[in-house]
Amino acid sequence: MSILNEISTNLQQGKAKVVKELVQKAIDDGIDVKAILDEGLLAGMSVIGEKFKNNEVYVPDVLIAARAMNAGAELLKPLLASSGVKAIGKVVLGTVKGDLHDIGKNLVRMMMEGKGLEVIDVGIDVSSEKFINTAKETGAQIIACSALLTTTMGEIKHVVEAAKAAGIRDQVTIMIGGAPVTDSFCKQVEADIYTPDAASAADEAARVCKEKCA
Ligand code: B1M
Repeated sequence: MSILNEISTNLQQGKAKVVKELVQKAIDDGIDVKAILDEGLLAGMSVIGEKFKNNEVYVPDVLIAARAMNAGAELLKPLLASSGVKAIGKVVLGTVKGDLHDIGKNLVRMMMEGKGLEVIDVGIDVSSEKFINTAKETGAQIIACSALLTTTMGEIKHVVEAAKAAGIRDQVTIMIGGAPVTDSFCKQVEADIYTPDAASAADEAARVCKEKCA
């Protein structure tokens, strides 16, 4: 098995220490850092994402795999920066105002990072102003809102309105999700994309960024 396959396989098994050692070995062997990222770490995370979507693995498996990915990615970060490898796009991600649930949001972040996106995680209880200001400051292509409560999902409408008021509605794609959120709610509040799970959110975000940055 090639070292890149080994990285992918061990990442899927959540073996952070082994992944870190293998990534270091791959770097020492002179393997291209982009290949280590794409064919090792991101390939492994993509398998986990698919399995999670199909209910073949569960939340703890994803969290453990993500920890392994982060362990390897930490070693690559400085090398990627110096070799000029750029993220495929930027996403401002947060849980809406009044809502403190962050487990789903964190999964979305991990899956998005696993697709090579830069995620600016603005946390929980995030006001529409904060979403918009952060998107403006960072030039993000996507604002991604998570809402877990029927009492807070209406906040998404405020984010859409605030994007219009700030004159950036045409520039940002607004993605939404969370247990009570549906596709028809997405249309009702004039957001752009609803996805039911973290892996689909990452797939859609990557697709949007590739289209926008093409
Ligand atoms: Co809360 N809570 N909670 N809670 N809590 C729920 C959501 C609830 C359904 C429980 C219930 O009554 N059965 C209920 C909501 C009812 C409703 O509104 N319909 C509820 C309630 C009522 C409350 C409080 C009001 C309770 C109280 O204080 N009386 C309170 C509210 C606090 C607040 O936010 N202001 C509260 C508090 C809490 C805790 C703090 C104790 C804790 C949160 C801890 C944390 O997140 N750090 C908590 C928890 C853990 C839950 C449950 C048990 C689990 C939520 C979770 O993390 N699920 C939940 C019941 C349940 O779901 N079984 C519940 C796992 C997570 C992976 O799923 O976040 O849905 P989820 O994410 C999914 C998808 O939704 C999607 O991807 C993930 C899967 O891949 N997704 C996106 C999420 N965001 C996305 C964004 C996207 C795309 C997909 O694009 C941008």
